[in-house]
Amino acid sequence: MIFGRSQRGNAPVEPVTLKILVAGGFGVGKTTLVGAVSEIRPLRTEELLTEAGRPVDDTTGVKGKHTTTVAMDFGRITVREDLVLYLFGTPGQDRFWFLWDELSTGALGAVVLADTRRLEDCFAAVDYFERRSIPFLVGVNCFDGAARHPVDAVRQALDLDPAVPVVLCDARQKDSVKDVLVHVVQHAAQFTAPAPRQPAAH
Ligand SMILES: Nc1nc2c(ncn2[C@@H]2O[C@H](COP(=O)(O)OP(=O)(O)O)[C@@H](O)[C@H]2O)c(=O)[nH]1
Ligand SMILES: [Mg+2]
Repeated sequence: MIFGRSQRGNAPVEPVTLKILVAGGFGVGKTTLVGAVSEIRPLRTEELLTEAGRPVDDTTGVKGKHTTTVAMDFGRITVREDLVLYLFGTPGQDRFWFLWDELSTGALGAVVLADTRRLEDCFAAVDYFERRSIPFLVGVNCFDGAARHPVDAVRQALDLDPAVPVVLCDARQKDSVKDVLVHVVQHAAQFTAPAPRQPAAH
């Protein structure tokens, strides 16, 4: 074995595959984000918003949204020849919380997508990943017409740990989403779970 010698061209590279979760409130752009970067036709489980779901699925400020993801979005992106990410969009509604634990098993990290017009919608997702010590960052989806909150204002409003990255993005743009995902991988690589708060032994 010669250290530093590239294997490229000799043997096919077996890519590392990592699982990333995409979470956030209803209508924040999770399905759009997964669809923007996925190399495979994103697997979606959407159902038309029904009359029955209307009181529960708050579409205020989510113009033109007629479908809702009932299970999850699934996609794949090759970041480098040796790094493949599998994306799992979590269901945005509170009534599907039971699916999150299943989805989060083995996840490297997560993107919490935020809409600055409805920042409070991502509180639950932030809380979920903090409690389980799953590395995450906040992606601020810059919808047209939305006030551009400075990154620091979003950080403060969400009461984020200083180590949690906040990045601006456009969920419709492949390069923007790819950039967010690379940030998640980098953040997860440096992540050390905050020490559990325990009383001193003496
Ligand atoms: N203008 C704008 N619209 C967006 C953006 N991201 C998502 N949308 C739209 O917002 C709506 C909700 O997005 P969707 O991905 O279904 O949200 P989800 O419920 O989080 O999966 C859709 O009609 C999208 O086309 C964005 O960055 N800018
Ligand atoms: Mg969706």
